[in-house]
Amino acid sequence: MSFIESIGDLDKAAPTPLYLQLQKGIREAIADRVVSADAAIPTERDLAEGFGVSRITVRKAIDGLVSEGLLSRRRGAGTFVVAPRVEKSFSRMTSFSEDMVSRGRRPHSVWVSKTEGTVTPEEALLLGLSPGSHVFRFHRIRYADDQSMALEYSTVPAFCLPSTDAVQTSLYEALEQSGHLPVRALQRLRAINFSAEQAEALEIKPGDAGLFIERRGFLVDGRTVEFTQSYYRGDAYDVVAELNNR
Ligand code: 16G
Repeated sequence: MSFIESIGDLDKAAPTPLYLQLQKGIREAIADRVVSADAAIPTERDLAEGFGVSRITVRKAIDGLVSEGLLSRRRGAGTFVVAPRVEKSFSRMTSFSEDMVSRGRRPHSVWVSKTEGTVTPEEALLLGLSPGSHVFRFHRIRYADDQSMALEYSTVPAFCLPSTDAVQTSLYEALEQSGHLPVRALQRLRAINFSAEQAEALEIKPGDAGLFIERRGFLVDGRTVEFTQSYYRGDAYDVVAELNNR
């Protein structure tokens, strides 16, 4: 069903002004996920035609939703549904896929590369491997619905997975299936500005703010199973942690 069909007809005889009826309809369509976070809604002209109302009425409805923070106008591109920021716990060891699913978002990735090779001296140190050990490397652009969220580079010792192809949508799912899901991790976070190349991959502006998070994940026996560098979009995340004073 199209966005306009899902809202249905406005009641022109009702005392409620048409722009308010339209706002209600758009709000409900967003809540029902007829249009996903960060996707464009139809143009003002299409909305005006679709509902048989003036462009002024449509603009008034949209202006209200823009001030509420539900929609945003992007010059030359249209009007988009503002994606809610993801609250990312800094004290729970979840995967990107879990974080998205638990918020009703659809995780998926665009693979930049999946390779295997011998550890570099730096990786050997980070993963606690001897020189010559085999590793798998995964480089992905990560999405929630249609919104780009992060760039991720993971290196995993080859003993943890049957092959690079074992990882389809979720690295942690593949590690769990092979009995090598990390049970503990060390994490480091710092603020960054995205380079031109990174910004292009994420379809954002060069210099936009981001969070750089490095995670080393360990098995029960202390072996390192993952070294991941994640570059999260700063406008997509709130990092939260629960603290106790003892
Ligand atoms: C998260 C982890 C990352 C892990 C990835 C697995 C942080 C800061 N990083 O992005 O270390 O490799 O999830 O996600 O949380 P996946 O199972 O969806 O591939």
